[in-house]
Amino acid sequence: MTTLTTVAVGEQGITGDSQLRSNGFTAADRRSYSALFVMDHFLSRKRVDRLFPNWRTGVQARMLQSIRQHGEGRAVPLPRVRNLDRKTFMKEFVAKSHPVVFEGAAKDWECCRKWTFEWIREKYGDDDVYLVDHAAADRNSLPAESEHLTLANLIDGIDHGSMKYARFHPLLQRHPELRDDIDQAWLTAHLTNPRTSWARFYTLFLGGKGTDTAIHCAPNENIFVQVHGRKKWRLYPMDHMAIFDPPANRSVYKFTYYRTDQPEDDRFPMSRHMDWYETELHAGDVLYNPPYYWHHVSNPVSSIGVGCRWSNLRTTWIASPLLATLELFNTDPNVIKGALMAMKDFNSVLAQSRNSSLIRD
Ligand SMILES: O=C(O)CCC(=O)C(=O)O
Repeated sequence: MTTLTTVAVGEQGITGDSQLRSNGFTAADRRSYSALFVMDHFLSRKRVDRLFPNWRTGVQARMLQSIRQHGEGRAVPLPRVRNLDRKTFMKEFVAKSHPVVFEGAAKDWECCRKWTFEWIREKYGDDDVYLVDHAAADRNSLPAESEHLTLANLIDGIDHGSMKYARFHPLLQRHPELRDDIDQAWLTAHLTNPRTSWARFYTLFLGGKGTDTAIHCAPNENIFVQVHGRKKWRLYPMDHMAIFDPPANRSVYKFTYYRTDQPEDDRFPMSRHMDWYETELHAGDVLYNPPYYWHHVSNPVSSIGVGCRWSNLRTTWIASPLLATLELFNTDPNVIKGALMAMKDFNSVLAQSRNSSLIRD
C-alpha cells in the first residue's frame, strides 16, 4: 500500500501520537514478558523454560487473548511531512520515539542527483562487499553463512536478477568524500543533540528488485535517505516485541524469525492481529526511524539508500529502558566492541549476533 497522506505543518496538528491500536496487553503480562527476556539474556531460553516450564506459554496465551479482540491487524499510513521545523520534530517525534517521513527533503541533495548504479560501479566497483545471511529470515538467503564479492560484481548481478543485496555496506565509512553528497547541515539540524549524539556512521543499502531486509531493530537513531528507486517500509513499535518473540542474542542487532511474507500462525499466533505502519519511500524521501522501532524493508524495484546513524543515550532509554539496560550486558559483541565494529562494517556485528552462543545453545 502506498501512503501519500502528506500532512502539512499548520493544516492540522502534527502529532507523533501512535495511530496504531493498542495491543491491549496487561501491565502484568508486559512485566512477565520483560522478566522472561531478561532471564533469557543471562541464562538462555532453554534454561529459563526448564526452570519455569509454564510461565512463557501462559503469558503468550493471555497476550493472544488480548490482541485477538482486534480481529485482523491492519496497515496504517506512516505520517509524512513537509517543512517540519526542528522544535516540532523533536517534540512530536523524537521525544515520543515515533517514526516520520520527510517527504522530498533530500531531492536536491547531491546523492540523489549523482548516485546511480553505474556511477557507483565506475567509482567504487573494487570495493569489497561482505554479505551475511542473517537470521535465516531474509527472503533472499545466501547458500553460505557469508560471502565476499566486489561491488562491481554485485551490481552486474542485479541486471541478471541476482538477489545478492549489499546491506549495511560501509561505503561511506571507507570513502568519507561521499558524505559531502548528503546535506550535512540538514543532518546536524535533525540530530537529537549534536553534542550528545555519538558514534555517527553511515550504512549503504544497494540491491535489486525483490530483495529485502528481515524484521530487526537496533539502539541507534536512523535518518534514512532514499537515494534511488523505491523502498517499502513496515514499522512496528516496541510493544510488538512480544509478538515477534525475538531470541535474546546479547547483541545490538535484535532480530526475529517471524517473516512478513510467510507468517507462521502456530509460531507467531499474535502476528495476524497486530497493526503496523507502512510507507513507501521514493527517491528524495527521508525517514526518521527511532531506536528500537522494529522494521521490515523491501525493494519493489532496484534501490539505493543510506542510513545515517548515531547513538543517543536519552532517546535509546526513552524507546526501551529494558533493551537499553541489557545492552550493557551484551557479549556478542559487547557494547564497546559492537560500536567500533559497527562503524567499520556493521555486517561483522550481524555475523556475530547470528551466531550468538546463546542461540546455538
Ligand atoms: O533498506 C533496507 O533494506 C534496510 C534498511 C534498514 O533496515 C535500516 O536502515 O536500519
